[in-house]
Amino acid sequence: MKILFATSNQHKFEEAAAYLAGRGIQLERFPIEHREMRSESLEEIARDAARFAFKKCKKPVFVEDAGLFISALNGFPGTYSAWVQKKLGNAGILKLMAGAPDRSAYFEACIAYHDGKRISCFSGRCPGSISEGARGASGFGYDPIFVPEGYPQTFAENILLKNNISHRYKSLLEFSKSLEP
Ligand code: ITT
Repeated sequence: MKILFATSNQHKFEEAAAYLAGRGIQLERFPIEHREMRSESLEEIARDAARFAFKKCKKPVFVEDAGLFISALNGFPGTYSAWVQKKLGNAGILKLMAGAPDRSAYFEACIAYHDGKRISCFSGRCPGSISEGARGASGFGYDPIFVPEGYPQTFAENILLKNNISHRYKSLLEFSKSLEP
């Protein structure tokens, strides 16, 4: 089985392709630059992006919207994670978090799959905390400052762990189950 993943982010594509290959699903990247709608809801953004992607490629296609939600910052950067990563980077987030006693945070991903008739959504969440400093060289985005709950290392220090417990893994698991005959 072959499916299109519409994304501008090569890292997201590679993580999804590696996971789905193990379940017999081949991914093809549909490179798309889409000005995201503004919303506090990952699902609303993902549904809108899936509609846009389907109009462009006219084949079954999925998109994924993801973000990092930090408790001490009232859920920021949340649905603005891509923009904040570009403007402030991890150093900027660590600065905002200086002295914060509550460092809890979670990653969330929402997949929206347009099968030609309807859009279905699959979410995954990974709880954890923000480290005191950036650590590790693997992964992308906020991986060097995110420590998943129950483990000592950041995602960027342990990418194998990331791929087995992440928000992306969990949303892909639900998505791939829905594709089973
Ligand atoms: P799309 O074209 O697929 O939308 P994007 O990079 O803009 O690509 P998002 O809107 O989902 O994707 O942006 C979420 C941002 O959150 C992303 O750019 C990263 O900075 C960060 N992010 C998402 N998933 C992440 C992960 O698994 N590890 C680290 N950072 C992540």
